[in-house]
Amino acid sequence: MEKTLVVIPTYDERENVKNIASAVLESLPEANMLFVDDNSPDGTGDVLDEMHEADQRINVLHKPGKSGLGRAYVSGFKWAIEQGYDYIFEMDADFSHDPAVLPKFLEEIKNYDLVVGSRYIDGIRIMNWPLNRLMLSKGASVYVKVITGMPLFDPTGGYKCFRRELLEKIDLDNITSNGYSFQIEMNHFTWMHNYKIKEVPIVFEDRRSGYSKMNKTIVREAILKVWQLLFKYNLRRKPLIIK
Ligand SMILES: Nc1nc2c(ncn2[C@@H]2O[C@H](COP(=O)(O)OP(=O)(O)OP(=O)(O)O)[C@@H](O)[C@H]2O)c(=O)[nH]1
Ligand SMILES: [Mg+2]
Repeated sequence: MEKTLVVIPTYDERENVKNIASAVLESLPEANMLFVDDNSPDGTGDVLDEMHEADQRINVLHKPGKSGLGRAYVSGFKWAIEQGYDYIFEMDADFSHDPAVLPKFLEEIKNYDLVVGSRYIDGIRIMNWPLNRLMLSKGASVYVKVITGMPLFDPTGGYKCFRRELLEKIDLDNITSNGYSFQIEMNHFTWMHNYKIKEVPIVFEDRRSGYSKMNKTIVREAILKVWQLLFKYNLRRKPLIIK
């Protein structure tokens, strides 16, 4: 029986963690969860510890301080590999990613190395986002595609599922993104090395409570990261032939 882990990074998500855990485990009762908390000032870490006591399917990795979404996922993925999970999900804590879709991802990952939830297949499926946020995200997806050649509709999305073998092939210590460009960097490796990616349509909803951690540094990092990736592969804009 394959083992599934849903990894959720948290920073100041006290109001969301209990509800998201219930929703995830209702959707995928066989799965385990790992929260990676950066010592959230609002005490999210304490709530997570209580949740772990009450339900052993819920695990918590406590990190000393805020070091970005990318670093949180790298720690979470290493833990997942050590613990022998086969399918490893990325997901936000804030209900932007609908837990009801988890089984659909799980079905697809049997035939692919990476399943990416896409907000932009056949139009735009984002609810309640201000126009400037939408333009930033949609603009980023076009920017990434034009510069790198990577044919994904939604290269910055954070709802996805990795096959363990793929994560093992990625040198996680060499993934340099701190913020959201982590998504681009992981997708780029996967595509460049000829792993199979499936994009599935998802509906993305603005967070229900708490505050956004998006900031200018994160945007700047992503703008630069795309060029770094292009140069890293000597301006190559299509996958390498060998796996
Ligand atoms: N551990 C950790 N988690 C983070 C960090 N930054 C963001 N997160 C988490 O990553 C997920 C996505 O962050 P969000 O702030 O929701 O980012 P977003 O979805 O682009 O923005 P909004 O939906 O507008 O809030 C959430 O679960 C956050 O709590 C961080 O530095 N460390
Ligand atoms: Mg969010």
